[in-house]
This record gives sequence, structure tokens and C-alpha cells, in this order.
Amino acid sequence: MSNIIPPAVKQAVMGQKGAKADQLAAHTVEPTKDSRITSDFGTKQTNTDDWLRINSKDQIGPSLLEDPFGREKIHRFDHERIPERVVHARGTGAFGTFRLFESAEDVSHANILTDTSRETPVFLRFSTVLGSRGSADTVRDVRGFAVKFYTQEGNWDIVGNNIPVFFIQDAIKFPDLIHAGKPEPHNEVPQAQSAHNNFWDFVQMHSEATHMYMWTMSDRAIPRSYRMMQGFGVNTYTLTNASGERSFVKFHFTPELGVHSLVWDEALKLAGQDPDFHRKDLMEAIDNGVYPKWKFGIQTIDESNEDDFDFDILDATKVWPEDLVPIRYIGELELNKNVDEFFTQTEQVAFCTSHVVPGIGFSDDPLLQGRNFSYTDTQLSRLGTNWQELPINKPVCPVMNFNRDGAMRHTISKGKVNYWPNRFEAQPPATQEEGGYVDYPEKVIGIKERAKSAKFKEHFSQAQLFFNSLSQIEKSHLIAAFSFELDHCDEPIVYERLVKRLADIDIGLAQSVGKMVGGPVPESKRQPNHGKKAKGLSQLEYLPDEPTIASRRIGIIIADGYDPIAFNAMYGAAKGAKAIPLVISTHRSPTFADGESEDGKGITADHHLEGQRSTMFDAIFVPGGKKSIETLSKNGRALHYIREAFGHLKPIGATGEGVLLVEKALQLPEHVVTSSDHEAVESYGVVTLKSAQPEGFGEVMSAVKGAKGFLDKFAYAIGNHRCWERELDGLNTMV
Ligand code: HDD
Repeated sequence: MSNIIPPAVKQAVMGQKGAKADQLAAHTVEPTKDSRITSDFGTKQTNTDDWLRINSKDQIGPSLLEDPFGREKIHRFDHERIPERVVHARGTGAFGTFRLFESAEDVSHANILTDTSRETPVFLRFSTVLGSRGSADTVRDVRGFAVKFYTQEGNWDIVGNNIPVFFIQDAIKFPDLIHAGKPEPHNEVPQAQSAHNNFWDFVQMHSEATHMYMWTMSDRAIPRSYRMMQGFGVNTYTLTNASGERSFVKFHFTPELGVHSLVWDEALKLAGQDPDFHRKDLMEAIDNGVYPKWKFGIQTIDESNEDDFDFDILDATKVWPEDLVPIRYIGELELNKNVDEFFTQTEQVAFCTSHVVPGIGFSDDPLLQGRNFSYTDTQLSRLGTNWQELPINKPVCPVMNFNRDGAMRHTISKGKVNYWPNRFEAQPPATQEEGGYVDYPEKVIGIKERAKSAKFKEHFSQAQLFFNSLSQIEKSHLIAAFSFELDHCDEPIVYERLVKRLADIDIGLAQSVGKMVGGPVPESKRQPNHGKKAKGLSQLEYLPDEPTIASRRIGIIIADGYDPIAFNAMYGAAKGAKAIPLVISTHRSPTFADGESEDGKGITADHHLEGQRSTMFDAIFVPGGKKSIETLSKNGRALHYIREAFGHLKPIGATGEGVLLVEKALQLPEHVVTSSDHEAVESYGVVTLKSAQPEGFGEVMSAVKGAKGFLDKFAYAIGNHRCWERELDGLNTMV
């Protein structure tokens, strides 16, 4: 049964590769040199700058209402905006491909989960939750991870997040949660953050939110890149195999590049310095051919084992610990094409949890059940009826039914009848053999009531599990995040209650936060911390499959008189390793190398020091050159660049006189930044080579441990993302 595709579908999707691309192409216009501006009704226009008016000699006269072109242009502009998403308004998306490398036919008959020869086109939209459409990318928030699979049997949407659990167990509470998190009603403050009284008031009173806010206060909520986050379906879905057996399932996406975050000070600064940081990062990587990839995995539980756990497997505030239910990786998702137009693709894409295909179904997870209503409903107010016909939302397989009419209907449906059954037997529903969706015959006996089962009432065990599983660094970031957020709450009842609540998780946590935010510091725990840990919760467990610096941004800081040998070695090697070297000079008019006279060509820097700050780079490199370093040593911004990058735990490389600049900027005790004349030395993520002889450099940048050349050592430091030892030893105070 698993491979039965209705003949009509088969025909329409032959040559599936690119089926979505072909469909979109049919709706895409691209102006050519010969294109001319026309009105919306097609008439070519000669002047789109002056409204038609009656002027007298040298004097402007009244504009004429008669002008159809003027009216049309203003009218179209007046109506450009559609309502932004009520949550997840800020986002960005890209196209890609899903490939299956292992069939999951033992648990599902869905073709997308069984046919390893297929490539399924996808669209993925990332988002923040609380901010409005124009808010900053790097705020502390959950990130949305919504995937639309354009399968041959219809669209399948996984509308997930980068955190595996949720704040509430029942969809009916969603409006309260979001009202509490969004700007407060009396003054519309604050934008795009949970650091305010209402949010913490609400989650404190809803103890089921405890586990989730432990995650949002962790570094997961300030990702370095959308490309470096996990994706989770969060809810429990079901799979049914060809024999009709059903299992429960959770969906996972694990990034090839590892899971990495910004540091908080950097995230705060980036929100102002480059509010589009994450969307630009995604586009830049795809444009550079470093396609983001995720392994796709499933955790499954046989229906007969539903009650075997001390938590309810339908409760979205709980993870299924990997030690109990291992993840089985069966596929890969790659993003490989940026959108052509933001509005018609990223803004108009509409995801619905209710979009499933045969072999995949829902569970009784009370959050999922409510979501299945909400998403289709919200698209009506956001996009209007017939939103499914928009090119980005249209399935690649045929859509045939008797749903008709409504505003903006595009499809022209031929035929004498628009109902079933009909005398022509036209368009009957599909049989199971033809690929029709068959609902699982679930037996349900129960009492109609507004209540949930007993296991849903336990709220702290997994919050403790998460906290216990974090590394020391992650725990200290979590404490700092709570301290920041509660400092923004000015009503003592809010922060005092929340600190008390933290004693339900861990007394040390409650005391550390309590001391920072004020009010009585709890003296004893309210719940014993069970002390257990689990696999897969600390993000430091997720390192890249292959150590790599691909797509990492390296800022190379120079001024006139820079050392061209060191510069070229770094620039070429970084390009070779698919990293992104960017030249930052004191100015963007040409910068001249040591020995190059001003009538030479010089190089044009990508940016000057004031234009892009250290926050926008993963690593900083300073080549030598006597004159260049003399200039940079007197430049406060250059010194700040290095100090700030060090404070944000980023790798710093320097050669020749560049080492002196780094020493001057950091003023660290001697043992911290060591350097040698003859070989590359790495200390606390600072890699130096004083002599800067070409042989000390090496030629390529490979992020593998143990290599000797300067470039390798620097690449290894970059591949490790950040130097946590600096923070552990208290050296990172200079931000
Ligand atoms: Fe939701 C959007 C993820 C619970 C109601 N949600 C939305 C998006 C994501 C999520 C990623 C953005 C989709 C896009 O990019 O267009 N939502 C989640 C997750 C949840 C969750 C992982 C918990 C498991 N959501 C949730 C509940 C409700 C909603 C319980 C309502 C009962 N969500 C919506 C919505 C949105 C939305 C109002 C706004 C825009 C949209 O749907 O298309 O319907």
C-alpha cells in the first residue's frame, strides 16, 4: 500500500525534482531590458512621476481625480499591508530539498517516509515569536522552525520551534500566554521580549510553563544563526504503517553545523547594530553555496507502550528523554535557494499543523488538537479565502474538489456539477488503494469534561532534568538571563514569587537569582532536586559532524601599510575553507599595503571600522605591518574591536606587529596571551605568530585539532565557536 499513488497524481508529478520550482516559475515575472511600466490593466505609461493636472504658465494647478494612473498607484500603495502574523510575525524563509536515506516503513506508510529515491521540495520559515514584523532578529525568544514539505500526496507541514517543549499543555490557554508575553496593553511596551511584569506574572501562575522558561532563559533563545539551531515538531503526532499499526512520534531536525548561540551582550548590541542579522546570515550562507543542512529524525513509541512513562507522552511540556526513546535519523533537509520575493513567498506562506498526508496523523495531545483549528483559521484573517491557491501554498499534486468560489478564487474549474455524488460520477473521493487518507479507527470512551489526566499535573521534574543536564557555563548564562529578565520587572510581587518558584527546581539557582534581583532569598528548597540528568539537553553536546569554519565570518582589520603576505595568506585560506573573510579598514577608499605606493591600486575594504562592529564576526584577524599597527593602536574603535571580540569569547588571530595591537588592546596578564617568534601559539582562543614568516602560516585552514600552522590553529579555534575558558577564568569582562 505504501507506494500507491493515484494515476492523476503520478502524471502531475513526473519529474518531481523541481516540481515546486516549475510551479513557482509559472507565476514569476522577471522584467527584462525591454520591459516598460504599465498600469495594472496593462496600458503602457509615459510618466509615473507627475499626477495629471491643469497648470497655468509657470504655476502648478489642481490635480485631476480623472488620472487613472495616479489613482491606481496611490490606491495600490494604500493597501499594501496585510495583517502581520499574530505571533511569529518576524521571520525569514528559504527553499530546499528533503531526502530520505532510510525507510521508516516499519512505522509509517507515508511515501515521504518510505521512498528513499524521492527528493521532496520544501519551504522553511524561521521566526521569532513575540516581536512585530519589524523587530530585531537577535532578541531573547523562542525561534519558529516551520517546514512545508510539498509531497506528491499533498502538503505536509511541521510547524515547530527550536525548543522541544511548550509553555502550556492546552491550546485554550494560548491567547492568555501570548497576551502576557506581547507588549503590555496600557503602553505597548516592551517590544519583542519577555522581560516584563506580565510575562513573568503569567508563567509563575502557570507552573506548567516552568520547564519551557528554563529553556528560553538558556542560550537556546539567542541562537548564533538559524542554521545552527535544532528544530522540533514539539507536539506528539502519530504514524500508521501498511498493516494499520499506529505509533506515537516526535519529529527532530539536528543541524550539521552544531548548535551555537550568541552571548547575551552581543545579542543585545546586534539588535541595534544589525536588526537583520539572522536573515542576512541565512541568505549569505545560501548565496555562498554553504547550504544549511539538518538531519531529520523520529522518536517513536508503539501505541501499546503509551502509558509506560512517568510523564504523559501527549503532554507538550515534556520531552521524551533520548535515553528512554532514542532518535532514529532517517533523512536530511537542505536549504539551497533564497526567495525571489519576500512578500509573496515568506510573508504569504501559510503553515497549518492540520496539513498531513496518508501515513501521518494526529494524537490527542490537547495542544495539537487546538492548533489544528487555529492555523487554518488565522490564515483567513491574514490572507483571506483561497489562500491555499497562492503559489507558495499550492500543493504540487492536483487539487480536485467541490470547494468553490470565495474572494479571489483563481482556479477555473470546468464541469457541469459542483457536488458529490453526481450523475456523472465525476471526481469521486479516493479509495485507500488510490492513496486516500484513512483516519485511524481509534476507540474512544470517556467522560465529557474540562480536565486533563493526572500525569499532566506534574510540572517540575523535567525542569530539574534540564537544569541538571546543563554545563557550568550554560547554568551561569541561565542565571544571568533570569537576573536580566526579572530586573526588568518592577513589581516586587512578580520577581519575588518567581524566585520562590525557582526553589522548586534548584535551591542554588533560586539563591543566585534571588540575590541579583532583590527580595527575600529562599533558604530552603520547596521540591527536592532529583539530581537526574539526560542526554541531548545541553547544547554543548551538539558539535558539527565535521569540524568546519565554512560560512564563519572573519573580520580582517587593516590600515595603510598592512602586511600583504599575512593578509593574503589569511584571505585566500579562509576563502578556500568556504569561510567569509571581510576586510575592515579605517576607511573604505583604497587601503595600501606595506611597500605599495599610493599610486598603486590598493584594496577596497568591505567596511570601515565604524560601519560594521566586531559583533558581526565570528573571529577577528590582525595582520602586521608597522605603519598599519601604529595607526590602529591610536584608533579607539580598533582597540575596542579586539576587546569586544575577546569579551564575546571569539577567536582572535594576530601576526607580526598585529600581536602588539592585540596585547595593547587586551592588557591581559602575561600568561594569558603568550606568543612566540617562531611558531604559532594558541592561548585562550588567541592565536599569535610574532615572526609572521610564511612558513609559520601553513596553507590551508582545517579546523582539525592538533595541527601546527597558524592558519590551522586559528581555524580550530573558530571551529570551536567560542572560547569558554575565558569566561570560566573570569577574563571576559571587557565588553
Ligand atoms: Fe503557533 C504561528 C509554532 C502553539 C497559534 N506557531 C506559528 C509559527 C510557528 C509556530 C513556527 C509560525 C509559522 C510561520 O512561519 O508562518 N505554535 C508553534 C509551536 C507550538 C505552537 C511549536 C507548540 C507546540 N500556536 C500554538 C498554539 C496556538 C498557535 C497552542 C493556538 C491555539 N501559531 C498560532 C497562530 C499562528 C502561529 C496564531 C500565527 C500565524 C500563523 O499561525 O500562521 O495560528
